[in-house]
Amino acid sequence: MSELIEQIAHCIEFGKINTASPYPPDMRGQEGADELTKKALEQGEEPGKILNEGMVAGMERVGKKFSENKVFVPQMLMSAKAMSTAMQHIKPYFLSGSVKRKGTIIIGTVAGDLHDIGKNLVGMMFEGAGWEVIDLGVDVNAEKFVAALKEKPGSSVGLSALLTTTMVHMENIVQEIRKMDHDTRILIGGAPVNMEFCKKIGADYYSPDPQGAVSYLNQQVA
Ligand code: B12
Repeated sequence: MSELIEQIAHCIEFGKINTASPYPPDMRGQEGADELTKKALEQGEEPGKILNEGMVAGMERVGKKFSENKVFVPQMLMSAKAMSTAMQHIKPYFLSGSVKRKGTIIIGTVAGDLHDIGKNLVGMMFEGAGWEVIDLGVDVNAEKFVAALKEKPGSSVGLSALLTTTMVHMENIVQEIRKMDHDTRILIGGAPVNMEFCKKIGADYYSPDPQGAVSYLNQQVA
């Protein structure tokens, strides 16, 4: 892995946003995820590689430390901020020109859950693959998904959950959507869910990553 990509992973892991950010104190004055990501792109590093081997890898490291009680929520927040700042540079590379839209996908992080980095990546990948994306944000309940579907009938839906305590809300959301339109394609994702859970709650497809979800929906409309 290039040194620059490792530095990006390090900045995300330790929550170093940019040069101006005083956090973490031992990296004061150094470049952060913001500048390093820009630099990596300028040097011709592949955006997908920067994203997966740098940014997502850094996020995984901080998550592991959190589960081992080595860091706490404020550090995770700084990492998340560093990641979303760096993502602004990556985003344009995933957004294609203005090809005809393949369809619409309504996405959101389910009720009670505030994790949006993965969901935002899913949105970005769909947009890049030529889909219109309606992003309902975080903490989205069944009523909001149903209301959005009423406004845009025929859309597919993508649900994200990162907590074992919130993944359970997916079932209710799926049921409410099915009551309104039985044929809506519903995709789920997020660290605690899997294909077995997907089948159990009556959703259509689970993918561990955005790419899998994009290929699935592309095939459905092909
Ligand atoms: C960053 C983070 C936070 C940030 C979130 C900031 C933000 N804006 O998102 C903050 C600090 C706010 C936070 C808070 C909390 N967090 Co947190 N957080 C994380 C952390 C470190 C990273 C998550 C992340 O962004 N990963 C990077 C992205 C790219 O990956 P991803 O989300 O999994 O998404 C990918 C796939 O899953 C998939 N995907 C995701 N959604 C979807 C949807 C569809 C349709 C598809 C197809 C695919 C898909 O595609 C993405 C790209 O590959 C994880 C640990 C981890 N390693 O996951 C803990 C983690 C999720 N958090 C955890 C916990 C416990 C909490 C808190 C309860 C802590 C607390 N005590 O307050 C709160 C809950 C707040 C709430 N109500 O939501 C636990 C959850 C444990 C569990 N099993 O329930 C984890 C696993 C940490 C741990 N190891 O214990 N957290």
